[in-house]
Amino acid sequence: MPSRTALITGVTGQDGSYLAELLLQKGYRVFGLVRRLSSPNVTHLANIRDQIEILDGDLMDQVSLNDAVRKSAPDEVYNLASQSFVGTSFVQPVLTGEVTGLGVLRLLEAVRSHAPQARVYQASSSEMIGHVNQEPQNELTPFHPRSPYGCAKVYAYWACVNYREAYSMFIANGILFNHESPRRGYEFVTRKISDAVARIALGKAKNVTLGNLDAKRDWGYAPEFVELMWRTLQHNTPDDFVGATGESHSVREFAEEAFRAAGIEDWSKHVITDPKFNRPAEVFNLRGDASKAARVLGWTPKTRFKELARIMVEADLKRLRAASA
Ligand code: NDP
Ligand code: GDR
Repeated sequence: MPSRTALITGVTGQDGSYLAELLLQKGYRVFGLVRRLSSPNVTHLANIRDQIEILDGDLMDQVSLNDAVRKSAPDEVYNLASQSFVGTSFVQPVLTGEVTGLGVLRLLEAVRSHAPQARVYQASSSEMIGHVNQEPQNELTPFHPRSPYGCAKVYAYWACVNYREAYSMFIANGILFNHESPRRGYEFVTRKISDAVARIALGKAKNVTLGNLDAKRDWGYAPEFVELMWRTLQHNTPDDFVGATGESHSVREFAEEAFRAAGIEDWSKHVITDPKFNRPAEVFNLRGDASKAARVLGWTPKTRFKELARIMVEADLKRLRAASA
């Protein structure tokens, strides 16, 4: 098969960097859209920086998106860029709507004008489902977002469905549940915990301060979820797929498991709660049903909850030991 070209937005993030690695392994020519920052932010791309082609652009800016799509002439577009932190979306709701919602429409317009045959993947989210009324949740579960982030993702989801129906474009949504890794941002709860556990184990910190310990999430391993993104665009028709492990655990359980992975049994001595980390509206419980992705795309996640906590804690221990060596 001749080499294909992919454009990844959000290539500097957790998922974007893993996806770029996967596509390079598969022989793709990979373009990555990167926004201008005063200090470069390409840590996750260190190993592949010479193999991908960076294009300047921002989901806020239509001209740059038009140019990026025109220059890359992609067969596949993966839209992973967003203001992705739910907590920040309560503080910066308008920016979140602009980037995470309207930014997707801008990208769809760029593709419609400059590469209408390209297949488009949109990083939709279980946060669209939000306040659940069905257990487990699948592609047909109604949306009830609980944050400006969730609302923006719902807008983007429907924009994708609308462009698929209106213009017969190949546009697919991945409704992905939480997926984590050693590349997760430090503000997300799993990474906040794994980083703190490693610091505590190495005597660099005593405690970690968290919000709602009862919130439950379906946490998977990010490198496996980017494989689902790729499979979604290889399917013969554009369709929407849930990506999830089918297991749900509380923040408390994640903390317990992470401390255990570092050999600390009494986790509760090191965890403080502070309501300042609570959200104005919370998503209490998510558990996904990814049976459609298994049936249609042959995708099933392998890494389970305990293993995920161990991977993250060991990576943070290794990083902190190397930094102080
Ligand atoms: P990250 O926060 O790690 O990465 C977000 C990316 O978006 C970064 O590359 C960031 O660039 C980029 N970005 C932010 N604002 C803009 C902008 N205005 N223009 C262009 N690029 C921008 O997110 P993840 O990798 O975890 O998630 C990838 C996508 O999947 C996101 O859309 C997220 O909302 C969604 N999602 C994630 C899930 C998860 O559990 N990880 C689950 C479901 C959906 P910079 O480095 O410059 O900040
Ligand atoms: P989430 O991830 O909001 O699910 O969005 P996050 O890790 O931020 O929160 C998960 C749950 O943990 C609770 N929590 C805390 N969260 C943070 N960040 N910090 C804390 O100290 C803390 N204490 C308790 C939260 O209240 C919440 O219930 C992620 C993002 O990747 C989104 O972009 C993506 O769409 C969804 O996952 C699926």
